[in-house]
Amino acid sequence: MTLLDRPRTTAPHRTPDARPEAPTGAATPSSAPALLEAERPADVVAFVERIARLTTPDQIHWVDGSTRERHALLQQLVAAGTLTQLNPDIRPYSFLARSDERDVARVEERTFICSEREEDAGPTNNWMAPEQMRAELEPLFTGSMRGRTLYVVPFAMGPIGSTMTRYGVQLTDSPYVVVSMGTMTRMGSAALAQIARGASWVPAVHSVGAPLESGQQDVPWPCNETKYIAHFPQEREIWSYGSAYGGNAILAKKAFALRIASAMARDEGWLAEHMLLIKVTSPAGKVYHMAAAFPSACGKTNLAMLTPTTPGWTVETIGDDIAWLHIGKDGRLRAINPEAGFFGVAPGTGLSTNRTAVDTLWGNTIFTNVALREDGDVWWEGLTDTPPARLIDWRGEEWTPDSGRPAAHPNSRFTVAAHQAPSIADTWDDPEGVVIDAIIFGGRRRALAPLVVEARDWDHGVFMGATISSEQTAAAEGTVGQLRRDPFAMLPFAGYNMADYFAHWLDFGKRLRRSARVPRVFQVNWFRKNADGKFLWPGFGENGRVIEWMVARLESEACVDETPLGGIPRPGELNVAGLDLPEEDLAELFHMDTDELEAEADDVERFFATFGDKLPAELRHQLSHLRSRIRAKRETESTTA
Ligand code: OXD
Ligand code: MN
Repeated sequence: MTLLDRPRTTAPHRTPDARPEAPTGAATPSSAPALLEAERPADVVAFVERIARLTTPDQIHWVDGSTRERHALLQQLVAAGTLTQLNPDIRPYSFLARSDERDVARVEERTFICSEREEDAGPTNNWMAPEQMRAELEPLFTGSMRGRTLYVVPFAMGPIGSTMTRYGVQLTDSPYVVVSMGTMTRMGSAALAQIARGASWVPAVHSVGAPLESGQQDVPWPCNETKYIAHFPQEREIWSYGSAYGGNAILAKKAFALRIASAMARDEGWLAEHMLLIKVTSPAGKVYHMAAAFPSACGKTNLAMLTPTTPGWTVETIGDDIAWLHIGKDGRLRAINPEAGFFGVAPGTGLSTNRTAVDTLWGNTIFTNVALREDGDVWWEGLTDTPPARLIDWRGEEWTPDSGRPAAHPNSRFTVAAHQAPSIADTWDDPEGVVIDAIIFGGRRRALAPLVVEARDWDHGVFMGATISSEQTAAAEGTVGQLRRDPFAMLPFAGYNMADYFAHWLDFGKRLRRSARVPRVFQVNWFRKNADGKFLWPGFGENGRVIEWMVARLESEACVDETPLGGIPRPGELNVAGLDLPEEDLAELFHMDTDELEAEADDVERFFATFGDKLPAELRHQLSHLRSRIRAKRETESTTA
């Protein structure tokens, strides 16, 4: 056994019936008095001791999650040059971090699923055998925290005490990660107290991989060229090395709440999804909840904070990135947002596009890789229509509008508490979750995918989710603009074989059908362009019109016209009143070219073939139904031609 192996006697993954205390009403505050040393759970203590022996930090700090502690960490980060405090008169208690230029996005190539069998990771994940990964990690982590502090970060994903909530303990040598975890999760003593009472917990180890020799001057953004983001889904364990970028280092988020949680969800019968959550209220005062999956940087935060332009409609935010869905005691599909903050993409978030997000960021925000204004505030592309005359760009260099390069990194981020959003729903942290009426899938497609289309039923909806494709953005390293299949927007986030994940969704639908009303499933595409490359749909607040049509469908007040891809709004039923949208643009938004449809079906077939025999038969049936609908369309076209 090596230091990386978890001793069997202290396995923190207890049986699921070891539940924390029942919730005490609404949201439980995340801060609580620090636990005395003697009250710390023995298995967490053993984990900390084992990792400290391996990584040899100078000190160990048990994070309590208090405001005083956060303040001290922020001051320390300013003194170290990692953070610059922004002008407190303009942006109170807010900070700017500039990362190392080589540490700006998720590193999918270096992200691994280490299941015993390669087929359990599947063709969409990088796989490495657990022993091999441990053998590669051990020398890297040996002494990796020398000269630094090891922070013990207990956290809860979900409201403390909810039966849907899961717990974790991240060990990290990055104070930037600690303050980020403090915003993104319920971090500190309250979570540790639940673990002490018997809640299961996931261990996560993170090191920036930059040990300091005695007397060595630190750099503002320590990291390492070598990077590993390793997940052990069977052991429910995470190891991350070499990066401090949020998506690689805030392990509660993508690593735990999606990759490890998806494996837990498969075993325990729920869904861990890359979905935003919204509460929609109609002019009649009726409330609906929707969960929506979009690939990274396709406007999830914008939809989560949507201000509908049509009178009487409101959209409130519950979550902007991750949703955990389960069948509640009442048999309804219920969801929680397991996070406590937003780690959003700054560029494109502007006064004219998402005023709510801009208002959310009034203060108490950590910005990473945006530009600095002369007055000590921040700026990024899209914040205002006209850029300031002079800026310091994300690399720390002088910038003017003529510089010919972006001032903010395209994947620059803000980290802010969810409750700071003026649009936050009062039920956002309800321990019971909210009842889901509709599920939305979306992607960024220049052509073919219509503005909105409704699935025929759950299984067709699973086919829609399984075939999401999108033009790649800057959230991960890779070629921007290239089309890639991103099933359920989970391509980089499923912690097990994607084909088994499809099967889990199909199976979940069967359980839903037995117990409750099955939510409707829709697919949207805000990004369709005309032949001149101009967006056909205004997007942003106008997307509320599409939500309005979905609600009309839920209420059986609108009809669909069947197409090969599903049901589209009957002419005249999508509310476009007052919109400057020429008839031909509206038609183009729903136009499906038969050749393009065929090419799409061929592409889906090639994609499905990558899963071999594991692909559920139902998805093959769905594809052949699609092909027959395309054939029928072609026949109608040839008889009417
Ligand atoms: C994110 C992502 O950061 O999806 O949310 O990459
Ligand atoms: Mn995301």
